[in-house]
Amino acid sequence: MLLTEINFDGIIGPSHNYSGLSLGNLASSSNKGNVSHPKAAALQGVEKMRHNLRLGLAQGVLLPHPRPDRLAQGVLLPHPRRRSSLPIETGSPSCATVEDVPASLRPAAFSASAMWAANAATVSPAPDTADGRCHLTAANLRTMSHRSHEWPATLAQLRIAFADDRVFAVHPPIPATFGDEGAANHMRLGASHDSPGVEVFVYGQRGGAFPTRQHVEASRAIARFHRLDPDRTLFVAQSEDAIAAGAFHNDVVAVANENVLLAHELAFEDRADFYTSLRRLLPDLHILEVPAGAVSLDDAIRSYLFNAQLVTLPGGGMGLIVPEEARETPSVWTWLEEMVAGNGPIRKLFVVDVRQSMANGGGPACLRLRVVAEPSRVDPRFMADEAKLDGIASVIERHWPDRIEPEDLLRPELWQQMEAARFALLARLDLAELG
Ligand code: SUG
Repeated sequence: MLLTEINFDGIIGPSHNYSGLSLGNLASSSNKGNVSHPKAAALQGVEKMRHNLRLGLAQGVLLPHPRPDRLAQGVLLPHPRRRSSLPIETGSPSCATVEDVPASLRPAAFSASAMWAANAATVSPAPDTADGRCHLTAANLRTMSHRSHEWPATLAQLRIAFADDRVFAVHPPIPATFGDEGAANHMRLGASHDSPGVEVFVYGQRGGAFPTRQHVEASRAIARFHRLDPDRTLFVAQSEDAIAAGAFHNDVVAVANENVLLAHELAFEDRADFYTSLRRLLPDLHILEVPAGAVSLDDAIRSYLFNAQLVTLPGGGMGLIVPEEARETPSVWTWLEEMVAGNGPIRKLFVVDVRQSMANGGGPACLRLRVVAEPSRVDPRFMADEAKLDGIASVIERHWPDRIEPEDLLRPELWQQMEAARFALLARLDLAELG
């Protein structure tokens, strides 16, 4: 078995906009009402994938969801006086009007937030599970209303991409009694991708003024569904300070790959206990902790230092793929340069431009879902190579809007452009069945 880590990036959808929908996500709040650039955003995403392919990494894609989500608009956000005219049964574009929903809730039906594929699902690679299959559970994302309607379209894609049930088990989300935000709050450490690892589920208990999105009950349920070994599964509380400072997901303050954990000093509620448990299970572990004295939580969150892709390079050693904002933040860049100059496991830094996504609180790691699998077992329509990325880029160039201002979301012609753009991409990738 040739198990490889494949990064599935969410292609940034044509409705990408800044509506300030995510309380606790400082970038989303501070950019509320700004003009967005969906075409530039999506092309930045494609360039990141191209960059990673050229490093020799395996790359896949996940597709934008139908937006506006006319069905969700009807089901989630009905206007009391218009209930009878809502498109609940059909989802038919012709019978939905944006006036059916209160203006304050309308943007939820347009969000392109499915681009942040790290929130699509939690993934447990085959070597960790009792039945030797790779398990994936779609995230319910129930805490934020604009994300709570992502899971059906996510699940539909996971069921196609990972349909080979000899090697994959795809689970629907756990019931929305408890919040689950997928791989953004999950880390896997181990000697290698293809040997049994330790799975770490990070949850929130308190977040100061901000919501905690990942509930421990949800994490425990997923660990059971994935048939993980309880002796190699850890549940770790995220620190209240980190959430209150804007780390709405753990992947804003920590990242792991194989035997390396890179984390901010203030990421976890009880880090000493966590590190002791991890070291006991993984004697070869490297913990690279960034002291608050070197990089403040504020700088870490502004720069998304930890929302990096930490990858094993085919030629040996690890590389850290960081956003431009990390290079522009002096404390962060100084720490990173000193770190790679040392003799540690991370040998190289790569900088990518994902500014359009960053302005909504999504860095390089948010944009990808890691799945350890044999690439040949994945539906090839979800795998990427340079030629496929060229094709995706040409659809984006041709169909994605150049800019969206807040009031543009009221224009039916823009909705039609968004829908036509997505259909053009589905046709190009031979995935019209996702319609
Ligand atoms: O859920 N932003 C996303 C960003 C998700 C980042 N993902 C990870 N950290 N893995 C969120 O807060 C902003 C949308 C808006 O405001 O319109 C948004 O949903």
